[in-house]
Amino acid sequence: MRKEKKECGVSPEGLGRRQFVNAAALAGLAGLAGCTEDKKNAAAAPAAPPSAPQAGASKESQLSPKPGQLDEYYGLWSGGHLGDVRVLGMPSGRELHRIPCFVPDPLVGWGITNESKAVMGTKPDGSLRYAVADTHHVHGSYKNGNYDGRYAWINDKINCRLARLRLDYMICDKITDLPNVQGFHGIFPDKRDPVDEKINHTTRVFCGGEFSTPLPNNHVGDPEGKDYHSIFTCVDAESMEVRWQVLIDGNCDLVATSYDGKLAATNQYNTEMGLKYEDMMSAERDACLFFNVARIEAAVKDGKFKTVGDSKVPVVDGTKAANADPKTALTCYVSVPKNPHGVNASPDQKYFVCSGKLSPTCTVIELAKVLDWFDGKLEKPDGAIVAEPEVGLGPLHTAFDGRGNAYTTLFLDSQVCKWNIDAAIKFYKGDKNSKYVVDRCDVHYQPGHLNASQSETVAADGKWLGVGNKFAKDRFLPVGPLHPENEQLIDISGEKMVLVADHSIRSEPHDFIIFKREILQPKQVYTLDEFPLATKDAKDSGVFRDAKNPHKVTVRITSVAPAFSLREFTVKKGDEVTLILTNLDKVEDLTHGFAIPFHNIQFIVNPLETKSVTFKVEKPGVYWCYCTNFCHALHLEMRSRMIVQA
Ligand code: K7E
Ligand code: CUA
Ligand code: CA
Repeated sequence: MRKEKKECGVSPEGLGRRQFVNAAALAGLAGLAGCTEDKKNAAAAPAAPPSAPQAGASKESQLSPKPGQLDEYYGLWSGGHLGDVRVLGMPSGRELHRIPCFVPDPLVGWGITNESKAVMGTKPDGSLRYAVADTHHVHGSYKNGNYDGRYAWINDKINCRLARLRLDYMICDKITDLPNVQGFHGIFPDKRDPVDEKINHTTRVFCGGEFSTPLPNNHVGDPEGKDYHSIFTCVDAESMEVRWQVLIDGNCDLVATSYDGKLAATNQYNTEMGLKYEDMMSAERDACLFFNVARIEAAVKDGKFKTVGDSKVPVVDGTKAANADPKTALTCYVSVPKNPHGVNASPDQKYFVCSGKLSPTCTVIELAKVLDWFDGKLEKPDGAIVAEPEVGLGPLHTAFDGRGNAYTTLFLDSQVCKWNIDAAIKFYKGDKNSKYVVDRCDVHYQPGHLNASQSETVAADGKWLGVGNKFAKDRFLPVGPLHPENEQLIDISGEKMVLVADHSIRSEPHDFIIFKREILQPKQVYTLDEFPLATKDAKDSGVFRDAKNPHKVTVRITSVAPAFSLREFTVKKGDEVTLILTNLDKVEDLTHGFAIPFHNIQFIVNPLETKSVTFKVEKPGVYWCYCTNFCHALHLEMRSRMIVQA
């Protein structure tokens, strides 16, 4: 084990790192340098599995993998109030990573570095616009009806922002503000283009506005809210620009899309347009609202839109009155009982399922029939309803196993109900002997979202079902008044559901997706060329004072374990310093940190990554900048001295 290993990384003195450590009589600690045989090709290799896939392994060992074993699935979990996305290995439930988006993250320096601030958005004084977020729904990009591992998106309900995640590096690369929206709740990417046959991947992301306001929202409007409206939004998946919006009757809640790309759907719980909750539940039925994507885009092209306030985004009219003629309608309102929550598209590509919430039913709507209505071949939109099975109290969200079964969370019953879609359709047609409820499983407690492995893709594999429970009560050691939430895992490979695990989790994930690990090929190392600011050679390090702006200073610095290229640098009181750090270590997992005491600076740089920070130095003195990420046996010695002259 001690014999020849390939060197990776060279110390500033020109010694191989292993020799350097040996020379320092620290051979026993050499492993800390992160320099091991299987990492030598890190730059070129995708995430190569060091142990065999779990496919043939027993259920037990998949749930509790042996040391060194990998999971079969990735999970992307919404981080809720923390405004991030969590990456889990599934089915073990091990948390592997958190991807910061809307809210600062002191580990990676999100909200501290200039690059992350540019994504998050700042006020003119350079401070962040928002310190809070509320993420609910995370969904991946599609190709041919399955995830393609390029992107994922997540919403911020509070500040109406949509974030995109690049899944190759597992970072957030863009955040878009939705104009004219409040309470941005549901999102779903389209699964292909509705018109162009060649475009078989995601190009749009649909976003549901839940709250209604005056439009533009710059005056108090009618005291009874008579002129309040909600807006449905389409964002371009590549540019992340807002493409168009639709003014609607009622509100939006969750969002789903059809596999043919033709329809987007949102469930509506407030068709009453009530301002108080009592008013919002006064009607017996609300709706599932369908958007005809191709027609909306044609209307935008033909200039049949308005704009609202300062926003330049085209807004088409999707209200009922303006869309009574099916042949030209942009929208179709199908009635659903009562305050429905959750709309999900089945993996057989045929149905949308809306959960009743205040009705003990799910409503199954057939996609082909909604399209028939748009073609003038179906008289009433409600003719698209093909089943309304009774599943239990408080149905919220539905997942699928790819074998014709649906799984619906029952918030009030604290259960998951497994029911068969075809049997429910038979029952609805009149066969009262058709038993559609297959099984019920108690969960703990009050479940919200659930999702099955690959559920909303053509590759739904019906193996695992995650359930996000809003209440944990007695399932974990008590930790004071704030309880964790309980993410439970159910084995759905058989006829009966089997509850197999509890996982505590911090509030409040809401939604998540689970997909096969082969779909992702995350890169382990950056390349220098990705960063215009990179210092490619340690020799180019230094302190550079702006000729025109004598109080502006750029400090270029590089890192190679266990040293920063500048062991010290000098600036002057009153300077605005932009410090650019490039990590020249190219070894997988060799991350350094950079902290400056009393200057609110702390961030990390991954292999071959460059980041920059800008800050003011006001107080003369000596400040030890140090590496915050354990990288080497001499990690504590990895420092640089910032000298601030009077
Ligand atoms: Cu049901 Cu915001 Cu998805 Cu939560 S919503 S549960
Ligand atoms: Cu570099 Cu610790
Ligand atoms: Ca209602």
